[in-house]
Amino acid sequence: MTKEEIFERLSFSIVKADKEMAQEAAQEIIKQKIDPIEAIEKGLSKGMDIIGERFSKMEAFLPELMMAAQTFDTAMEILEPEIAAQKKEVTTRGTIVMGTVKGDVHNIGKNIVTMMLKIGGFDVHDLGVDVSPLSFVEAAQKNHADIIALSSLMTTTMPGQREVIEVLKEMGLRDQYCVIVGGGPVNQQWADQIGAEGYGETAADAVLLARDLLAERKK
Ligand code: B12
Repeated sequence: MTKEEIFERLSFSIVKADKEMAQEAAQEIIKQKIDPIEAIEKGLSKGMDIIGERFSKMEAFLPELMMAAQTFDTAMEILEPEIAAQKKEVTTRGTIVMGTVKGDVHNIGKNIVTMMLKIGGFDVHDLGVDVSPLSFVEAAQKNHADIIALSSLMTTTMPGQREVIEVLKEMGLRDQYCVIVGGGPVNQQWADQIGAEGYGETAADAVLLARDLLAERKK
């Protein structure tokens, strides 16, 4: 099987919620020494986009989304150790508090971003999903974080990202933390609008963004 064929199979396994196919394709990625991150982006996430699109057209329903998410996790169980093995950084580049905002339980993207940031040398405190603005701020204080990273997958929960920034301002803490945002409906324009320090489209972007922001801060 060529690389493209395996990516296609990974994508198809998500759409069909076929765990066995997902596992086999993920194992093929490892066997052929293909970049597992590329496999997530061009295979698994592509499948998620397809099922999401069908859901919005009412051609797929909630149980199918849930099964697709479980299939995604099954493949990640095989790919994640391989990605973790690539970790080269030993020193900590900085501390990040990460979570999905209030009212939002989507965690697949957040988990990938968390994993990539850890591999990129950051100390990441993952607060989980449905996290209130105050919980983000309290966790940032408790862990002496440099960055607060906010994931939101729905237009209806995006305001939760702005709320974190507002709470920081109200508590007189805005200068202490960089805030970065991401997730499906989020873009640079939104980040600018709410006054976040950065936006990243992918998990790889999140790592570059965090590195740049902290390098800038140390100057
Ligand atoms: C899987 C899924 C679910 C699963 C989630 C399972 C889980 N464990 O996460 C379940 C079934 C639970 C679910 C539930 C719902 N969902 Co849903 N879901 C999806 C789906 C199909 C895929 C999301 C996903 O995992 N993508 C794959 C990952 C890898 O991509 P990602 O999350 O975007 O993350 C990447 C980047 O965005 C970025 N990133 C993410 N976070 C961050 C953070 C930072 C700081 C940075 C820098 C980058 C970054 O990096 C990641 C990796 O590269 C999307 C459609 C879509 N295409 O997004 C709909 C979607 C998000 N869901 C939607 C809806 C409506 C719902 C429900 C309301 C449905 C319902 N009627 O109940 C509920 C809401 C529950 C809630 N309160 O949160 C809508 C949202 C529409 C909107 N308003 O904007 C979407 C867009 C589907 C659609 N087209 O209509 N869902």
